[in-house]
Amino acid sequence: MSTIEIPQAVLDVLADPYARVVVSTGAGVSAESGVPTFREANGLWKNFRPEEVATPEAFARDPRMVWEWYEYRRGVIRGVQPNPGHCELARWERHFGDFTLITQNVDGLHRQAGSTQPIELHGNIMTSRCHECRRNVGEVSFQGTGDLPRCECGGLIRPNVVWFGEQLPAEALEKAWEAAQYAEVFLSVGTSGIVQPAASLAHLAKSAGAFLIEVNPEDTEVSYMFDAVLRHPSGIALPALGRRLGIAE
Ligand code: BJW
Ligand code: ZN
Repeated sequence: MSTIEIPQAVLDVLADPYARVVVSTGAGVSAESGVPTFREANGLWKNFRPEEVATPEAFARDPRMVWEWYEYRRGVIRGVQPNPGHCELARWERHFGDFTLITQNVDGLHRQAGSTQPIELHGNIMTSRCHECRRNVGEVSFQGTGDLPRCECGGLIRPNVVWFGEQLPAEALEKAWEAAQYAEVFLSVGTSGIVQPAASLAHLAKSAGAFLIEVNPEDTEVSYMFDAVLRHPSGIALPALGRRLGIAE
């Protein structure tokens, strides 16, 4: 169990279990589980950037290639477990009276760790829906041979995630917006903070007066806006913070 230095201001703002706390996570929170991030060296798949594969244009051009990427990633996710960072956030939900967990991740690891209502802004990779009529079709997959899976409406089936240029699920975005606006403490964990509109949540919270904390082993393009930073992997920083706050089972 390693100890890390935690700024006193961070301990102070989180000392009150009735504080309105919002945690917004990105790919980095799952990195220690073995899920590659998107924009780091280990995150590229066949040298494609996410902006080249996670788009409706890529799916229209080459649906088999896009499905191949998702099936590869589904396989990775099936083989991993939540890490101590996910588990700590599940404890925080039980500890804080007003706690909201927002995630850009599609891997479902927050739920697997015990968080009961993470707001999943970018969908869930394990399920699928129709690209045309949006009907949810459960766990349909495509193994790379034969016909592409199709809906009864004739449209192509696709993973149930949000691609660039697509709208986020309205209800999820609304809930996230509302929570950010009323947050007293807002933690941004394991995200590069460049993908909109998720990235705007931290700005919104800040302009509404929240104390902003970044948990990330690396500097990000938005680090300047945070009131405090924990420059450590979230699987270490979050449990260490929880221990200092006396949050335990
Ligand atoms: C660790 C760690 C450890 C490592 N511990 N940390 C305004 C301005 C400019 C552009 C736009 C704008 N508004 C909208 C856009 C366009 C676009 C956008 O944002 N583009 C940017 C690239 C600029 N946004 C959209 O199109 C969104 N839709 C939308 O806005 O609709 C309305 C609209 C439509 C059309 C026009 C205008 C408006 C949709 C965005 C969907 C993003 N989808 C993806 C794929 C999801 C499905 C899938 O998984 O396949 O979401 S892309 C990818 O990026 C994925 C992620 O959720 C997302 C964010 O990535 P994340 O999580 O930050 O990961 P990384 O890899 O970037 O960073 C990891 C971090 O972890 C690093 O900092 C590491 O240091 C750190 N780390 N180990 C803690 N152990
Ligand atoms: Zn359909």
